[in-house]
Amino acid sequence: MSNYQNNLDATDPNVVKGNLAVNERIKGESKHLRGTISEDLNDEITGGFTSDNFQLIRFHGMYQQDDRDFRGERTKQKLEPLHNVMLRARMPGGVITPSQWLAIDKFADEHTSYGSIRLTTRQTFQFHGVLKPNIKLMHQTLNSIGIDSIATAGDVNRNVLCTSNPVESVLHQQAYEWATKISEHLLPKTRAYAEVWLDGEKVEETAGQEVEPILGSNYLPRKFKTTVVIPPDNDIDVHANDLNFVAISDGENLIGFNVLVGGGLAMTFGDDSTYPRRADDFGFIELKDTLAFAAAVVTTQRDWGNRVNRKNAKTKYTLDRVGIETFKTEVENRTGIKFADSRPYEFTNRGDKIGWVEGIDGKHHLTLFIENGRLKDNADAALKSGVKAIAEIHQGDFRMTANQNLIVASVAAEQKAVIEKIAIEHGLIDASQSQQRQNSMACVAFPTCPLAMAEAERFLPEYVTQIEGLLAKHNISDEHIIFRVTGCPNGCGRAMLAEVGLVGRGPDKYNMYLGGNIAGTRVPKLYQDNISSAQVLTHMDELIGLWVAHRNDNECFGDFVIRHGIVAEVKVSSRDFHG
Ligand code: SRM
Ligand code: SF4
Repeated sequence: MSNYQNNLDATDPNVVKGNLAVNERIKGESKHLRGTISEDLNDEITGGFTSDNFQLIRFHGMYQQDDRDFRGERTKQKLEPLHNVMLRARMPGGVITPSQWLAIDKFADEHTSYGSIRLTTRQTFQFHGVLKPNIKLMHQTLNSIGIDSIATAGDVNRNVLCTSNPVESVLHQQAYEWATKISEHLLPKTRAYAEVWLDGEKVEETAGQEVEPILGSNYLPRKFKTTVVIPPDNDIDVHANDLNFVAISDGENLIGFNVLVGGGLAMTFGDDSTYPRRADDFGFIELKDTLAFAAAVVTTQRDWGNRVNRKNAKTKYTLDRVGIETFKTEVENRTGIKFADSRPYEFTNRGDKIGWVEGIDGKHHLTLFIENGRLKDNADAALKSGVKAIAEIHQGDFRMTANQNLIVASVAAEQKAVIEKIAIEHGLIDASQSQQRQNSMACVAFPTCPLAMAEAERFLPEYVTQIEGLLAKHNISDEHIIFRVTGCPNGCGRAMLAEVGLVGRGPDKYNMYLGGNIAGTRVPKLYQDNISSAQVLTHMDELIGLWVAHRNDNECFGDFVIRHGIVAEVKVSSRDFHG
């Protein structure tokens, strides 16, 4: 394998020339992600992190935030925003043990201002509202139970996803092991995390003792996302990710992967050079070559990704700029191995199988639907206490899903009844929940997300009730439409792979996109621009009526709106999404 470093080679025609984005300076001067974070941590004058450190803490899995509901009031009182951090843990495949769960539950109660645990669309959990004096304690608590938050944000490879349903446990176990190996292989090698948060021994950085053989000294041009997926379940939504390993088995064991590159969902309103994009299939690789290919895709993106304009920096834009074949050939050159023809596979669904399933090992797995992934106790239900009560007696593990749900995995037959009883008592199992609710999802948005333009998580539960009303009106209460809302066009709730996706534009204003499919293999298209949530419902009423009247047998809503000519199909994003 060639020894490619983070070169920005001026003679390479595939490197974008121009003034580098400011983040490049920040990363380059950060002494391998240390910056002056430790000094900031001891600065009691402000609750926040200053200048470059504001960006650098992201590489350690944290974002600086404040509660937007109270921002105006504090400004009036001439107070700085009440700065705190959100932490996102690194949990490849979303696996967490009951004892780890009990520790994070306790930390959320004692040291977060929202008292909640938030399951994310990338199979992990977030704490919201941790004040500066508790940040070190947080990392040390996590470290004591074998959890870290390295590289869950920033311009690096993020938490590696893995199909979470453990029904097919042999294959799942193998896929999960690869997700863990890939995560470790692509992690930053800097000791900065241990030094800053765990009081680890200081490495004399200037002595050049540290190198980042894969990520390079300036790390990646932009965030990078990887999955391992087991067809026919596309529960981790491959097309939202830069790099996907699609598991190919001989019927029993994993034998290799088809490699899909270049997915991603974010866009910027008014900038047609940005768009959500499906990943392209590069071909089949053998299992033994997995890490080499992972590194080759990452280093190609590292060297060719746009470091001038961050809006066009992700792998999806690199592919469209240099050409899919050029990128693929470069990956082959870097590994010294050619892709074989892709092996056949099919995705048929994305949703989690809510309820009990029996695995092939005779163990039982209970998938709990957690609306918007928010675990918190409130007047209606004590969801967080319920999971804690299960963790106190559970002998298997938990798996967080990429649909913001939680699987109580590997339950012995004799424990089923008691776990189910706890889940029912705490509202974690609710037989009245519709398919529609279970197939609806929103990103966090207000009050913690600084980028939110419209409500998402807080607005969804009541809104789904209204959509349920429309399905009932048209006599199809048992059916569902994959419905997702994101508070801005960054797409964290993956609305850009939904049958109906709402994307926030401003207070109670959304763009309405139609035409994703059940398998998650199609990007939807703009149907209505900048309309209110009430107007969305009027359109939904009409569209559901048309669907019921004119659909073919078993035709899903997303397929129908395209066949019926309501929106055009997005085949190639760079051409069709805005066109
Ligand atoms: Fe995201 C930024 C929340 C999955 C695309 N995302 C953010 C931030 C950190 C806002 C910020 O930059 O300050 C949000 C914090 C909100 C909060 O208060 O918690 C945020 N993203 C989330 C989560 C928690 C949404 C959720 O409801 O679960 C998800 C955490 C995932 C994780 O555990 O790592 C989350 N974000 C996604 C996804 C979906 C996915 O990966 O499957 C996407 C779209 C896929 C993609 O990357 O194309 C996504 N988030 C973004 C972007 C746009 C990136 C881009 O390509 O331009 C941003 C903004 C940015 O990076 O500049 C962003
Ligand atoms: Fe925030 Fe936008 Fe992501 Fe929602 S989609 S969490 S509003 S960045």
